[in-house]
Amino acid sequence: MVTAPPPAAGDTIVAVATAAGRGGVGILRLSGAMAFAVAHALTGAPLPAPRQAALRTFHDADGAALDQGLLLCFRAPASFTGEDVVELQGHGSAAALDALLRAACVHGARVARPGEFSERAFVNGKLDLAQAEAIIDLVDAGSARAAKAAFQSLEGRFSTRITALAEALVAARVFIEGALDFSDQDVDWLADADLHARLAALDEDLQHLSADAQRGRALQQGLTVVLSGAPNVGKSTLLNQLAGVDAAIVTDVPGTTRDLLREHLTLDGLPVTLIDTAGLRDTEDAIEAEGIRRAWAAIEQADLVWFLVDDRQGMSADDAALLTRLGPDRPCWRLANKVDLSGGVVGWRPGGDPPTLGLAAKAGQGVADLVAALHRHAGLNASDEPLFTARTRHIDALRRAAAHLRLARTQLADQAFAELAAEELRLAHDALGEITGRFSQEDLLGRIFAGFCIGK
Ligand SMILES: Nc1nc2c(ncn2[C@@H]2O[C@H](COP(=O)(O)OP(=O)(O)OP(=O)(O)O)[C@@H](O)[C@H]2O)c(=O)[nH]1
Ligand SMILES: [Mg+2]
Repeated sequence: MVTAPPPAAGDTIVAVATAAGRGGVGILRLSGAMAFAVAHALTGAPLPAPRQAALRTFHDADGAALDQGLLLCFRAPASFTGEDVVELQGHGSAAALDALLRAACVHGARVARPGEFSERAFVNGKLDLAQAEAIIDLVDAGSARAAKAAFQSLEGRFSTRITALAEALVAARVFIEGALDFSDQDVDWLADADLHARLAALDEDLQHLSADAQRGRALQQGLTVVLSGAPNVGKSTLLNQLAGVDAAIVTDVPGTTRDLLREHLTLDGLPVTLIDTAGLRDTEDAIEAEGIRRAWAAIEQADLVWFLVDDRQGMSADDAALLTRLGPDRPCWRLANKVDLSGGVVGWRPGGDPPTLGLAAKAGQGVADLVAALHRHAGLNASDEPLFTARTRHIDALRRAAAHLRLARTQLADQAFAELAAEELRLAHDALGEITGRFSQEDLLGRIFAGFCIGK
């Protein structure tokens, strides 16, 4: 048994770590210099040895018995936050947990901000930033696959690759700076083929990591797919088919859908936000025109557009004009719908540009091909082992690192620019450092941790 230490100065935080509402178990978590003292005050009994559970009665601010449960203590630095941490595991009563929280505050703790436990773990070097973000990805995971990928990130799989690349960049920079120091000697170190090969290999590694990170982001954040096309081609029918419910109104009247309708789906483990839109056509109707304006706005934000046509008519001149308006950079598939009426085949049609799939949305024919293709589009093949999860800010940092590395390689071709090349390598290294949090500004940290839940 450890006796509670006298209250120490310092900021001790407390939060209910379990989800709001009723539950079998509810956990109150404390972290900070006074965590043990507050736990002692809440239980009125000696604390158990660190990492050993003990049954205790929990008291409210007036000292009245409130609940009973397990008490667990973790002594700094061997804890999640690196500080003294206590967990009180009582019953999952929102009222009892709230009273316990208030009692903890009376005894000297303060209510934690969202993500503050993880932020402290980061500040105390228990996790890097990418690992801390993986915690929230794990909490938010919409599928077992996304959860496994987030766990890989939490275990440091992404961070290890970032760190290895960052170290290689430093080594290359040190080599170049060293070569510049000895540039009066006969040997031209900067022309060393090995250096150029090393930088080329680093560039390639960075590309692979970027591709993996993009897959990780798709798994975690999912894809936004917009259903588009002329009126009455079956957009809402396809949305309902994929959602498995009658979310959108379907009629045979062209112009049925006006507003955007968003459905958040998990299609074989892939999170997808599917947006149904108003059929695109010229119209005098002010409401429909506003719907069409919104449809185009949604298309501009889409990761992928599914452009539906009625297979009986094939591509009309209007369809062709709409596809042109989509632009060449927006990934788009043509879905030739109602093959049950046209007599067309279900499945991918060879040589289509854009890629073309025959389907009958109403009966669900071809929908499995569509979902499988979506997985391929996101780079997620069913047989792949789980990757790590990644976020847009990581991909952005990787892109900047790659741009600096490429500039460094170009500049290195001319010895006069070698110093600039070294500087570009430093910038590439710093961009990678933003991912793990080695070079992050306060405001970025604030924004990242604010996205966490309270008690995490
Ligand atoms: N036979 C057949 N009918 C279909 C199929 N898909 C949709 N339809 C019918 O086509 C009509 C229009 O379907 P919707 O899903 O409302 O079409 P939409 O593209 O959303 O139309 P708007 O909202 O007006 O732009 C309805 O009567 C559907 O039942 C299909 O695969 N086969
Ligand atoms: Mg519709």
